[in-house]
Amino acid sequence: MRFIIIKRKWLFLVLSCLVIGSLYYFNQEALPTFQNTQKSQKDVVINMVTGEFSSTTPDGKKIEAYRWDPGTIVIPKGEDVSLSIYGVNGNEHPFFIEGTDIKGVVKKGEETIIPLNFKEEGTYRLICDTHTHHGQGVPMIAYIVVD
Ligand SMILES: [Cu+2]
Repeated sequence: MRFIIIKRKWLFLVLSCLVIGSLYYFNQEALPTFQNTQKSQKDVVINMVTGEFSSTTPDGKKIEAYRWDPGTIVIPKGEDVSLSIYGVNGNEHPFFIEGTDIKGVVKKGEETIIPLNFKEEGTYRLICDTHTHHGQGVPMIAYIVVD
């Protein structure tokens, strides 16, 4: 009986430590990667790569999808940001950003740097012209959220 009481005390102590420790851990302030309050954003670079998912269905059919990775990025409105895209999978990805006159090509083994500065909030689609049409599988689209 006495042994059980001691065990309960220890259990209480351990649980208390866990609760206090987790309160401390989750109360720490999160620091953003970049803030809208800063005047110069010229150093802000967002890195992206071209990737590929591929698999084989049970009946032996090979399926694949090219993608921009990460598939969604968030950038501040009215600030200069460089989007760096490195070509890993796929030989060439000719792209454009919907609603803008921005276009270019990402090639395998090369880095393409796109200077961005959006005046309007919203979600803009980065579309690969090659891998978005019918018959080319899943559309290769990334979403640029301007906030
Ligand atoms: Cu593509």
